Amino acid sequence: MGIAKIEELHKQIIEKARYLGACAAGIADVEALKQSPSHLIYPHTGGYKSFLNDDVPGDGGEVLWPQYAQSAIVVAVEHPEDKPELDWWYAGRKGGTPGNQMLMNIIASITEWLRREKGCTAQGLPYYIAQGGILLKDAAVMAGLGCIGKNNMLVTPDYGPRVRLRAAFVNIKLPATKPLDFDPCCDCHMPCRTVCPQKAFQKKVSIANPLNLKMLPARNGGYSRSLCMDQMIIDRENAVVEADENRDDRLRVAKCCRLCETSCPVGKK
Ligand code: B12
Ligand code: SF4
Ligand code: SF4
Repeated sequence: MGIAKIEELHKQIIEKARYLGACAAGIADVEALKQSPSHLIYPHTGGYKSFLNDDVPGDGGEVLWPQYAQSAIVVAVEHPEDKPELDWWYAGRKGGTPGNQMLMNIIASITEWLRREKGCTAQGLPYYIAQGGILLKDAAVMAGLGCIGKNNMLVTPDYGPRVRLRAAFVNIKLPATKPLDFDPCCDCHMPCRTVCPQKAFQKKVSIANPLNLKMLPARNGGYSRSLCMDQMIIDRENAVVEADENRDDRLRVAKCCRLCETSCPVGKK
């Protein structure tokens, strides 16, 4: 494919994602992504075992990169404060949260279109690393969606941290979207860090960092994953059985803490 066609394809993918309901989308180069801070540190963290989904095994810190993957398409859907239900986790339902289901549908439509109309190999990625997923915040930064804030989340200019992410791999080397020159945290009094019920941002946490990386969780290493996880476990235990107004079944719904994102002033209308 010539350069003009590849640039046109990049544009079409972003337009398609937006048309399908994404609030932002971008493209990251897979080789560069492999060298991003999270992907370099992750194998030394011991990995992650879901606290909500018992069917997913722990990943042991291994991220899988299929050989065909040249570019990662990263898509964001807005999770505004006045639609908290987008973030609620329905136990046993495919996709877990309504917002994640929206993301899965967007990604499925884009990859189906890339395969059918453009003859590409394109595959939506699972959420969990154990199932073939990637670390989505780094992917989003490298796809030009925003920056990592002092709350350790992706912060976007238009929606702040109140977005959720998914990605797909494609076998074509597309031009990466330019990273944003954007940093709202410099002059901020950091409500995201003081509001945390577990005081997860109160001190610098020691993490395995054999490569001596400077880009650490919450930028300076001041985010405790285990304290945050304690809160998630409380939230899971407090899950209540509720009906979904769009469906007739009743399921246990976990409403996980998001105070470090809802307190961020960026992108509030
Ligand atoms: C495991 C996990 C958790 C675990 C552990 C979190 C952790 N950070 O370790 C728990 C359960 C505690 C958790 C909590 C939450 N999570 Co979570 N989680 C994930 C998951 C599955 C993987 C994250 C991970 O392990 N990262 C690896 C660790 C090593 O990296 P890290 O802590 O993020 O730190 C790195 C970055 O900060 C990066 N970095 C720092 N500076 C810079 C600069 C640049 C330029 C770059 C490129 C990178 C970079 O380097 C650090 C490593 O050195 C992702 C989904 C996915 N597939 O990516 C969602 C995800 C990160 N979670 C998400 C959310 C929303 C939450 C919660 C708000 C809970 C909720 N209601 O959903 C809280 C927020 C906690 C917080 N402030 O970070 C969203 C984030 C969206 C966003 N806007 O950023 C994601 C992307 C899922 C989604 N649905 O979109 N999560
Ligand atoms: S509240 Fe302030 S410091 Fe925290 S993420 Fe938002 S802009 Fe950055
Ligand atoms: S999600 Fe809640 S518990 Fe976790 S760091 Fe943010 S404010 Fe703290």
